[in-house]
Amino acid sequence: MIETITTTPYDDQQPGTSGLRKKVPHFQQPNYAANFIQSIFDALPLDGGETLVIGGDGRYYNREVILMAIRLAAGNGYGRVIVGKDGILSTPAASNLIRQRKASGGIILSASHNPGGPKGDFGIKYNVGNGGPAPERVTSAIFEKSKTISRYRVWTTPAPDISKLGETKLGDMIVEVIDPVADYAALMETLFDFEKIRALIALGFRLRFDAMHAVTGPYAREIFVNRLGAPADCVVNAEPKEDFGGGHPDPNAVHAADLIARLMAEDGPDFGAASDGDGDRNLIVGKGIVVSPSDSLAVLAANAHLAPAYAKGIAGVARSMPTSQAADRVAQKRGIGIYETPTGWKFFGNLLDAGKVTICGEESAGTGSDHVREKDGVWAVLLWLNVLAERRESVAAILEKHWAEFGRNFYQRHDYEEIDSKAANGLMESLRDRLASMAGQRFGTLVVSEADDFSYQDPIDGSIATSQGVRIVFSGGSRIVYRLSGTGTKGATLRVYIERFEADPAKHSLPPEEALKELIDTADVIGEIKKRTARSEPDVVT
Ligand code: VG1
Ligand code: CO
Repeated sequence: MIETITTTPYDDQQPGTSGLRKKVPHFQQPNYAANFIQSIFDALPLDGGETLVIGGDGRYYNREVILMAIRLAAGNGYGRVIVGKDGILSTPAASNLIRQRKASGGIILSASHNPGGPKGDFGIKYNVGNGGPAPERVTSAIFEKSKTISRYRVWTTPAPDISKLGETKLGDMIVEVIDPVADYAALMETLFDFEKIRALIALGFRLRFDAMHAVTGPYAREIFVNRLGAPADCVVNAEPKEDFGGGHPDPNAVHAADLIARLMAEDGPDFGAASDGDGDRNLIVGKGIVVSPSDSLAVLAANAHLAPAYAKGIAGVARSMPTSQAADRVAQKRGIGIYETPTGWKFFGNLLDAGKVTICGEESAGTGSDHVREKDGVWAVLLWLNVLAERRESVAAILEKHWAEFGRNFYQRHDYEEIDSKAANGLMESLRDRLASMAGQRFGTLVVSEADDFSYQDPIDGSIATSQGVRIVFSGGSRIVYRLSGTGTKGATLRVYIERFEADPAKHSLPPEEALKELIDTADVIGEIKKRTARSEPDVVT
């Protein structure tokens, strides 16, 4: 029986860069999650009988919300829900299922790279029928519904056991519990030359994949060990844990320090990689070298044709605005399209659907292609492996040659986490106030050529997104970008993105902090970061 439960609205259910993210205790308030999920359904045109994919990254509170989501789906007339066994589905695997099974959408429970556990973070994201994150008009509609919600509809009896594969019924709705890995692994086999990669590994090529106790463990085991023949111990931290073993499942220099240290060792592996909580990010490390995500995007765009799926060449590349312009240089040289979008994967969906671009990427360790509509960590690792198997060169050699051919975009992102929200907003406002007078100003040897607050008009549907980050561009093309994070759950996080192009190969081996020294100092002068945030240095540099 369908039961209608009376509820009262919360006023803070506005999705950010990637869904609604809050602390677990915040989500545990009465009806908080149910309200949001019902608001999603209320915002959609539902005819009844649709298919919905449900899964998550396995973090604390995942199971409870999944069971609730199943009952809500039955209460709202869905015909079928497809759920990952034990509630597990990586974000790209969920995107793939939505597409393959022609679902009308999917609910992904994840706070991605944010820490988990009873006091950690939780999140809910809705993906639409193309498999990608809901665009802004949908997330705004959900938020509007959440502000006035007065009831939700659930099936009265409990949801079935999601630890058993197979189909059961809840009312008229079929609940199909599936192996979370199988369809995804099959998709990967269609894209890459597994035979070639297997041969590379058989030759003694050593890889190490750190799943960070998050969702990619089972995927990595199946693909790298079972299908590609790598030794079982090459996948580490492979059991998804509710609290990610107490760490942040964020593949960066701070949280993946152990992986990086191993790859810096003389006798270390040839190739290292890590992914985040929900499996959509990737960190690539070669022996002796960490690949910056912006460089990784450019190298993959330049070499994608070496993998079967992209053998005919790629249509174009899209990158988020703060991502370095390394990919632009590849696109220009190859004569393919390049698009600059706001931060967040939802802005790539239309370009991918329209066939304008094949590969997309973000500086935040996100890379993906038109095979799904999410960024995809394991996919990026496989594309790198396919390229390495074809070129039979080291990661370091590939990067050096890339820079020699295209020039090097030195790049760093500085994050100031959990700073006072007022101070952060004040900093951004002050920058915006000064934009008009910025052009022509000199800072040391740097002269501002342009300054603006990035806005974007989607070339396919014409929708507009404003206030997407303050850009200060200097003559010669160096840039400083300031924006506030839309995924944090406490205070504000200021991200400062710093970039300088260097054509001279003799200077390509400089450490980035040296190559960017003047810009880093200038970022503080222009942004008044230290003064306004009372921080002497960033928490994380990537
Ligand atoms: C961050 C990244 C952004 C990414 C988003 C979601 O957003 O900067 O590039 O798309 O996280 O990724 P923000 O607003 O905090 O800068 V994930 O892997 O957290 O879903
Ligand atoms: Co993620």
